[in-house]
Amino acid sequence: MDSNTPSGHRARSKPTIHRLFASTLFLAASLLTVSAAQAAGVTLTISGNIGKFTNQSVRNYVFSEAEFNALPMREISTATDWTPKGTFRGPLVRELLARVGAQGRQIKFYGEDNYNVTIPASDFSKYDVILARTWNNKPLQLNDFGPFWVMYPIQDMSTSETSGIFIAKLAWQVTRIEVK
Ligand SMILES: Nc1nc2c(c(=O)[nH]1)N[C@H]1C(S)=C(S)[C@@H](COP(=O)(O)O)O[C@H]1N2
Ligand SMILES: [Mo]
Repeated sequence: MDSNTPSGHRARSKPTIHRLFASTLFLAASLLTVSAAQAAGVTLTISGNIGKFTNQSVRNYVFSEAEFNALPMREISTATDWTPKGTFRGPLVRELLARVGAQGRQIKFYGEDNYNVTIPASDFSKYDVILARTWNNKPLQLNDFGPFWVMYPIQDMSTSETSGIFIAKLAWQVTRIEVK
């Protein structure tokens, strides 16, 4: 049987009806998986010393993408050490904390990359800090500082306020907050 092409490559067998059926099924399954993931959307989980819960059993509050996007939004237009001048949009952190009935004095932000930083709650009354979800109207992607990035109004702050360990507070890839 002539299984080699003149160039020496193996001749490609023709797809059988079974293979077409299998690949169609595979494609359909992948599309379903993708749309299920998109439907689930991006969530933000707040736990710890809070007074309102979406999951009573585990005592946390999970913001769905829809609920998060319905919060009153603020904008911060600033450059950062990592991004040129642009506009971040998201709810005020103090608003988020109020929605879940947060009581604690320390707020711990967890990044998906295992980073975490603890910020005194007083910062959020002193400064209009937002939990940014978009940059120049585009959702922050997980591989690009998203889904949530703690952003201070850097452009309104003095150099002494934004020097030293300050930038460690700008946690990116945040998906979880713990109130302590
Ligand atoms: N998710 C996440 N956010 C983060 C970090 C990080 O590693 N992961 N590093 C923090 C620290 S300690 C600083 S100083 C700044 C800058 O980090 P870089 O020096 O690694 O760019 O981002 C802050 N936000
Ligand atoms: Mo740092």
